[in-house]
Amino acid sequence: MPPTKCDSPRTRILWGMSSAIPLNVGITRSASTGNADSAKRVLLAEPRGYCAGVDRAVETVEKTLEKHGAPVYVRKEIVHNRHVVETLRERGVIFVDETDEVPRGAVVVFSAHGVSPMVHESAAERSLHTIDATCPLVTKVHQEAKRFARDDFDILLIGHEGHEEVEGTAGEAPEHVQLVDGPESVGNVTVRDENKVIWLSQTTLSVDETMETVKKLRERFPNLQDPPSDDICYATSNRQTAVKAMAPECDLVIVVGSRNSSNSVRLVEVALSAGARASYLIDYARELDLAWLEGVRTVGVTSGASVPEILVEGVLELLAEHGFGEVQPVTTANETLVFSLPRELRAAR
Ligand code: 2E6
Ligand code: F3S
Repeated sequence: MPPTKCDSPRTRILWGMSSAIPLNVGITRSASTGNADSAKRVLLAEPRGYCAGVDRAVETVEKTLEKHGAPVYVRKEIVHNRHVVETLRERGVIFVDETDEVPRGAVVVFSAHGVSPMVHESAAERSLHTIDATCPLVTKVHQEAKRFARDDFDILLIGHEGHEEVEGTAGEAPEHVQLVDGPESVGNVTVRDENKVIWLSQTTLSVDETMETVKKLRERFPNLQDPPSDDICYATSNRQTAVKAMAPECDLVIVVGSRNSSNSVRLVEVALSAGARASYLIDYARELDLAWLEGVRTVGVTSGASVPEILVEGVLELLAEHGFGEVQPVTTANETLVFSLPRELRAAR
């Protein structure tokens, strides 16, 4: 049975009226008039941008800075966004690749993508004060990996090779986990007992491509078990649903996000496969090539789960300067999830 994604009444698509400007975008937009630009419009995906796990991770670093003072060390990028990382660096965060770069006894925050038990061990060996900003939805996948490894299953972890989240999850049970990096990798999988196989996944994959991978795995292993609950998280799934709803109408879809952000890159792919004529990933408005706008009437705009809204506002402002002042929200879900901060920082929130 394929996992259900966002199967709530909230998935009803609400096409915004041109006058229904979303409250979270503070720019002036031209009213629809009879001028030459009246045919030009922006469709703005909702939901987009920060998810609950990113919000928590960024706030974790901010509160750690407040509580312990600079410098605060963060292992890997706290979230995969250039602007977030550069802003925190300016405020006194030192980003490192591994815990052995952190001075003994110092404070280190683990990123939202999670870490393997080996990373916890090496931090303990150096007497580091660790604060774990792993998204609770990533931790949930770690728990699943541990549980099925304990029951001696072969775990087929669908995900992108080299991604930090996959390294952390696989590290929970390296003897039991095999990485399946997309449908083309299914042929390489070998298992010990075809009746004891389960698939799990990275949280930020393409929902459709993952279903294709699972279908191929099941053709090889008919008794393949599904995860106890969806591993692709609500935020990934919701952002893809919103893009799918607007893409067929779009000559161009701009996705704001960084190149190493898996969920952001997936939004470009989803836009193209859902019918957008072109789609580009940019970190900042200044990267938008005006040639992309030639002959374009409808531009879709969205952003990855690690992207601050200010960067989307910059893109909307630039588009407005080039005749795309009319913005219509395309809403496919309302998100209300909030995660509490790591225990040691809770009082500070
Ligand atoms: C942690 C886990 C999942 O590259 P990816 O999409 O995984 O990461 P970010 O930082 O762009 O997005 C948020 C996130 C954090 N997703
Ligand atoms: Fe967590 Fe999903 Fe965001 S796993 S960090 S809620 S993209």
